[in-house]
Amino acid sequence: MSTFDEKLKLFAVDLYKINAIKFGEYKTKVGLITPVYCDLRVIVSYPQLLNTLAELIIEYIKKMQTFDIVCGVPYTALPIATVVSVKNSIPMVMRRKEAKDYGTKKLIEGQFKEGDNCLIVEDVVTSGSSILETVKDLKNSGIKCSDAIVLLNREQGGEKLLSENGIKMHALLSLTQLMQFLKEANCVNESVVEKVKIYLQNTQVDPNVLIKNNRLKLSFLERLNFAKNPVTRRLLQVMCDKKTTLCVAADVTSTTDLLNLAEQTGPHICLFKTHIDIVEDFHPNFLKHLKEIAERHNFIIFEDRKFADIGNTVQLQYSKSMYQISSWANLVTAHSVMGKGILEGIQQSEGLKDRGVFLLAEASCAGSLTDQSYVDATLKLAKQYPDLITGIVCQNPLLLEEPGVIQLTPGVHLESVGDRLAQQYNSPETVVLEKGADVAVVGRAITKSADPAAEAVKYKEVLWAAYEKRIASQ
Ligand code: 6AU
Repeated sequence: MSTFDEKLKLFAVDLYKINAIKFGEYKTKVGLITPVYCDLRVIVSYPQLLNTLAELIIEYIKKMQTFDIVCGVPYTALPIATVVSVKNSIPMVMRRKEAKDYGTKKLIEGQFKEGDNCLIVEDVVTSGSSILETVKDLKNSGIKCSDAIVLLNREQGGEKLLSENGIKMHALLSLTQLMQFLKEANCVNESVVEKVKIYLQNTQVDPNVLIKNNRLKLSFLERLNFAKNPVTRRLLQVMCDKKTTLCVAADVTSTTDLLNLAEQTGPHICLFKTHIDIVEDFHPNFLKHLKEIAERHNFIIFEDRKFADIGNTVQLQYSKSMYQISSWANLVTAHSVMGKGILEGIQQSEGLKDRGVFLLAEASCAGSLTDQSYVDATLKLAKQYPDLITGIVCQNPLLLEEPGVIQLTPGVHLESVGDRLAQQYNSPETVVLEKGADVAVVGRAITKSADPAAEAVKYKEVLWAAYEKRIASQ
């Protein structure tokens, strides 16, 4: 065994002794039961071990290219990266993880130049998605990222996902090697080693299998890989980039008000939802302006048409009339009541190539007629059109399992519980944490406020914080 491996082995045993590596039955973020759990958060209480880890990393990266800066993936790897930075005299930057206002706060703290080459530091890699989130923010700030140094590769698909995204992962230890070290040091017996081996055989085949059916626990970035519809992928990307799950319901009746609202709320939303047939002074020219604002602020235009007719009529409603919806709205809503004809009609119409449909399964208003069998039939229909369906409009977290499908939930208000026409409201936290919303639709709470931009920021932040809380909970 090389001296480096000897040091690694001693370090692995120390980690075991301080309970940073545990054996038993633990639930992972994506809901799987794992026989081995590695949590390096505790290492800050053992400065000597933190020092050893930094030394091991520094020794390992000597054989690699040089880097201008290092960045730890928040939060566990922050102290590790800090010690590497200090001991190796290599400057560090920090990525903010919490929800932030782009106007006032920086994504990346510390000094760097455009084009600086950054080494990512991480403790444990399972799916690789945490590294990718950090890489995305670094790249958005002009920093180059091509390599990540990690302590432990759990060998569950992370290396592949990272390499598909242009990041080479360098792991000091693989889980297999860690088990070997711990067995040699009599920390674990053969049966534990075997359990871990079987677990790895069953879970490393395909990261998609590993994280299936856990929509509510996965980050939007992780879910991007599951989305089959192009607009869904774009939507998830916009949500990640802008850190917003807010869809504004632009229920105003003049083109001036619509454009003003788009301009004011645009920086804070992922979707701009229109009811074009309530606009009194509609003129096709207005769409040019709306599209320009959408492009500038990077949001998607969504016409809430709620198609509910036979396929042929839907096709005409979608692509003809003075509205020509199919030529400007990437997303529309449809009822499922008429069956597949509606979806076929939309799919086969002329217009924008990238299009997606939100299918209505449940309504937010009191007294709605959508019972369980209607909901079930709607979900069944949606499953038959994976390339067309972007999501489901509903109020229930249990309906949707598919990580590649978005739950859109209207009926959101911070101050009101309903209107005089049966609309029912929940708070943003409730719709995300209890009702399973991915995207929340907020209408009058924003459009009727004195300052729609400020109100949009408020909703965006509360919604995003609730989403982060949801995916962080085990
Ligand atoms: O926040 P509000 O009540 O001002 O606006 C809610 C928006 C309106 C409704 O047409 C729409 O959400 N909506 C929908 C959608 C999006 O299809 C379904 C539903 O069940 N309830 C609901 O309010 O533009």
